[in-house]
Amino acid sequence: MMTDQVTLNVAARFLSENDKYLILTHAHPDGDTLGSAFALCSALRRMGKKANVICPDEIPKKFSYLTAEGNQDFEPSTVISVDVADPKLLGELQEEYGNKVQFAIDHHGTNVGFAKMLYLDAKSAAAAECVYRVLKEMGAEITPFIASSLYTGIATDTGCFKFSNTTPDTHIIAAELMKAGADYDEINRVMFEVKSRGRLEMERRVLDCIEYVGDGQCAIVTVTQKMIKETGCDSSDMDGIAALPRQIEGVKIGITVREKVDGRWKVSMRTFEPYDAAAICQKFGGGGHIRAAGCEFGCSADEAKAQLKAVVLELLR
Ligand SMILES: [Mn+2]
Repeated sequence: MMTDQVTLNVAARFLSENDKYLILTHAHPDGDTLGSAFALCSALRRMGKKANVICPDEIPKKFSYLTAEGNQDFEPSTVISVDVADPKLLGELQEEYGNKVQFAIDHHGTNVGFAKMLYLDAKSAAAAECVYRVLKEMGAEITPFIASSLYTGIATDTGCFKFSNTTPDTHIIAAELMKAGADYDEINRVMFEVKSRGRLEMERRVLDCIEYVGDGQCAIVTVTQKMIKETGCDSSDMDGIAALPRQIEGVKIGITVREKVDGRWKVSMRTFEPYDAAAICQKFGGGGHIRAAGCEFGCSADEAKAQLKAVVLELLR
């Protein structure tokens, strides 16, 4: 399906003219897809529309405040997605909705164009920034709930305004959300300070298994299902584990190889200049952003790591 990339104005008009929205998030939901979805849902309801959010996986406990407004009972007729770059990322929802998305709001330059209509701003650090612009264009009131939801998306996708995707506009929008009543201190505490005991134990084990490649310019860690089971970590406990390798001095390419429940290996890569994580992951059929990308392997972890190491060594040379 060819996608029609639209302006803010057209995006706002589409949302004003339609009704009975089903808002899809991506699988393994993060703060951005959830914050964007629940903010948009709340704003549409305040315009007198019917709207629900549907998430392919269970929503991690720490995001439960985003679900405070509950579900409405209606038959959806307009399917939209937020922060979803590829229908594959819809997980369990792909089969039913993958080719039915009428409108997508996204900030991934790698968006494959699966929706009929797309509002995309690849310079935005978070999809929540795009949703904020659409809501302003619609003249929607930014309530404290909407502000907190959007702030959650922006804070989490920027690692609390620390990642290089953070722009002056990111801060301007965050400031507007603070003015509108976002509960920023509590959100940042829950997202960035609080760790479960399982998470701390996971960090200890991950640090135990670091492998260095190319004179320490690349660090690789491996997370197995056994480690996840033994530490009792859930998916939100695992958030940011992929950022651990690049905290090491001298590391330019940080790689986390994680076993999925189906036995496949999911690779998360974080890089510093001049290395392009998306370009590396594309060699293995994956993709993402220039500083953060991913791919998957169906072989053994050792084989996957051997292939990754070969490509990384070539680049570091
Ligand atoms: Mn995002």
